[in-house]
Amino acid sequence: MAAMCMPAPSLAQGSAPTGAMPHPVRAAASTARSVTPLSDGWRFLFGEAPDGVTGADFDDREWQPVSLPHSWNRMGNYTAQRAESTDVRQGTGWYRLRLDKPVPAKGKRAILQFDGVGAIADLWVNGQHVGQHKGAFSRFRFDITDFLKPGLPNIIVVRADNSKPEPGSTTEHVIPLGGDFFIHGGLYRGVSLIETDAASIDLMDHGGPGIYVSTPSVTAERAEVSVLTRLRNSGAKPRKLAVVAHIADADGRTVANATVPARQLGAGETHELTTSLVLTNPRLWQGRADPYLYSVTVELREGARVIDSVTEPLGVRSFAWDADKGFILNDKPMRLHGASRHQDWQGKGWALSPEDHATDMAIMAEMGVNTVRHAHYQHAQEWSDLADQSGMVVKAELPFVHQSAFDESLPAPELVANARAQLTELIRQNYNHPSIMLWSVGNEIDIGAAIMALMKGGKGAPAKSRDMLVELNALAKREDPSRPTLYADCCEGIPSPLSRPGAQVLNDVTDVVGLNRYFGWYYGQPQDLSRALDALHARYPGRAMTVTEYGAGGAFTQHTDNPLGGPVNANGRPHPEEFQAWVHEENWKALQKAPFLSASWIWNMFDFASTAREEGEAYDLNDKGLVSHDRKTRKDAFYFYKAQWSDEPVLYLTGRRYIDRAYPVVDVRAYSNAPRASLTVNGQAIGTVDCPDRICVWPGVRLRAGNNQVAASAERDGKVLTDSVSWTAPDATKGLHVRAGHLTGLTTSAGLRFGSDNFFTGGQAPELRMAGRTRVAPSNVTGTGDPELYASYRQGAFSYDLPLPDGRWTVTLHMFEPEADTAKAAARSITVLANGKPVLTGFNPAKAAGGSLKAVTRSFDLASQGGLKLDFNGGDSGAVVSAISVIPAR
Ligand code: GCB
Repeated sequence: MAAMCMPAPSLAQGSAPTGAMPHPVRAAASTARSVTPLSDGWRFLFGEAPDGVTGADFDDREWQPVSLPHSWNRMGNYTAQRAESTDVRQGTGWYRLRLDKPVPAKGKRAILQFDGVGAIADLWVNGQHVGQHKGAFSRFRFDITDFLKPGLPNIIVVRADNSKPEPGSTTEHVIPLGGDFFIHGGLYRGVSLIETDAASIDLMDHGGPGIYVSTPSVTAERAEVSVLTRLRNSGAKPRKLAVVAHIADADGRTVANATVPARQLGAGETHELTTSLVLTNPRLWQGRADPYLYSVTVELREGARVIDSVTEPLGVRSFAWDADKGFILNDKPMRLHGASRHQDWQGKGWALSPEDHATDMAIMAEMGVNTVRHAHYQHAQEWSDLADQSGMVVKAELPFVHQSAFDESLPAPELVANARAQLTELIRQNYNHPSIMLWSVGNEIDIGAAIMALMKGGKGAPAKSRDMLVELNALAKREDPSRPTLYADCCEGIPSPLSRPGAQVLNDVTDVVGLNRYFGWYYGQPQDLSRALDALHARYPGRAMTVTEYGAGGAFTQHTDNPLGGPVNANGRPHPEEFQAWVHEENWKALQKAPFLSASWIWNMFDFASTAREEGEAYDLNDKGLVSHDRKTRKDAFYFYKAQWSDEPVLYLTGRRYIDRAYPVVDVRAYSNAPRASLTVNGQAIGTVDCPDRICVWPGVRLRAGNNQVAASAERDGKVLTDSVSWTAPDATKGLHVRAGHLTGLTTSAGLRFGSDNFFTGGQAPELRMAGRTRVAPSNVTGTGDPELYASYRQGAFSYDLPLPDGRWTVTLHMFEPEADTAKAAARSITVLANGKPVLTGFNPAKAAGGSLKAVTRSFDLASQGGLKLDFNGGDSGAVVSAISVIPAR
């Protein structure tokens, strides 16, 4: 650390002999600190403060008994509407605890540690206000020694406040002011009581551990380890203290140590000192290949007694984020590929157990990620410990998201101060995690203002948060010069009004450029991503580049037969699972074409709670996760990446949740890291195909009416892999029904089941008409009992190749005129050929139906042989069809 907020060191530097030696802790008697988790016995009430609530005599027996971790919020479910279990209350929650532990002995201190409280915490002990902390994600501590009384019990009262940030609210100046996630209220990470000697390794250093370990130089032969220790003497007497630092290997053997001889630490003083140690032939922290961890222990000694000690992890590694070569770990290039993680779980909110964290890490490791983005805030210490132990490279993040003010004004000084405080906490508390290799200081700042400005006809985001970001960036670099900074940008160069000239651009502020890019979802085509990356790489030479977000919504209850069949409603429905997988397949291909890229992070590993969303088939959830909010369902896209990244053999048939199929002919697909795979349907061999890009496709596989067993097999590294699914198919001899221009199917009032758009080439599927924020509107088309069937259409010059058995069929085309303009409507002239022969010529839907937006059908009988091909043409205005229905001719 370069600049310190503490007085200059008054203790001398230590020197470090190396080699295995006895553990120094064993040599000395220890009266080191004790840590008692305060998990049980809390009483909870949500709402306004009852009279006398903070007082020791207040009667809380009627309150709800709770254990920590605890949050009153719960949300997100897959029922497409608010569930009874949902709780999105924002406001104040009160917690009371009787502390029956005696106050510490004379000369000792009692410190309460909170691991995370959403979002503002106030603490009272025995009726006296001790202090306040603002920020929902960082650890904080209060020294409560002087508030305790000798008689029992001592009463602890905490108010947690997650009021909605808005002008005049308590959270008005607490970041984040906005964001696509919900700030859960409560003591959601746990509380503990720490008792220490009055002279200790500093516990009051922005929630940090008090020792800060860095590796200024690392080679295979030698690593320099620097340990900064902060000391505090809260007592009334000066103390004569020595510091011993040692490094232990993973088996607990001491491999280096250093002693700083005893010096005086005056009453009420804080000091800091740096100890240097050397490791010869260190075993390096090598990411997932070998996440080897040493530990560093610093002991504070008074004479022969150890009066305090702190142990922190040490991963010996060097890293660089290079503009052209990408990310480099221990002098070797390593392409980082991973996902963001939000911390909420269905049914638990943010109140997670250590097992929940372990489950999340195991799921990410199973998919084969080697990097994790902590979206969009400081994550729990146990999570970051898991990242260290699993070898993940982590981008840690300040929750400065989306908004710097509620209007066009500059960020308020109080907000800047809060962001600075949260950034200092983030860095000090997480400094020792070897997994963390980037500090992210902002995400899409003022995108909200940009959208507002556009809605008001303005140009883009006003350039108003640059100074704040510059200041935060400088602070991060002062706190930790060893790690680069990053800002995640939403907009520069995207095909959207958000990137209009005049919009705020912040990509030149931090060391590393982070790009949140949603090609194929919010805009453009997924494959356009590579061109966009090339352009920005050229615009920012010398700056390492990462894709901090990409992705698509995926409802595992919605399915499509063809992801090209129609547009999605990005902020609403539909979001078929197969469409999400397709966006990922294409985005991943595009990302691989950018050799300069250091890292990419999928948005998001898990579906996450956001009251701003009703998506796919979900309520209060952003469904871009590859795994469901309850962690029970791994979506198709999960296995796409597992096949790309995991060393485990993978063979996975996609579309397995699309059981009740709309069509009797299916393009069967599998993700596999085997070179080729074979397929059988109902025991009959279909064929063996190669799996380029780890995708195996068997086109046009015919299913029988009713149940089908579809089984794939492959071989990798001498291991036989199998996977199978059960699908139900309709009877091919009864015909088929295609809903044109739509990603999902529909059953009409007459009970005819139309599948999603399929079997087409050419044409376009126009954007769906939207009512309000989220839903596809019923069509405005009249003259039909099924207006939804006319809410989408295919337009232009296009063909349908319908895989019908040979026979005679009645084909019905559902059409309408979408143009309200009468001249344009009159100009339309549609021709349809069936197997090369005209069945409709010069057809004008408006004329036939008596106006625009009126349903019209045309039917004809014909014979199919080797399928049925329909060619649609409509000159300059194009042909239009909403649905095609084929039934056996009478
Ligand atoms: C973003 C934001 C993230 C959102 C995501 C989305 O760019 O950074 O917070 O959740 O897009 O899903 O739209």
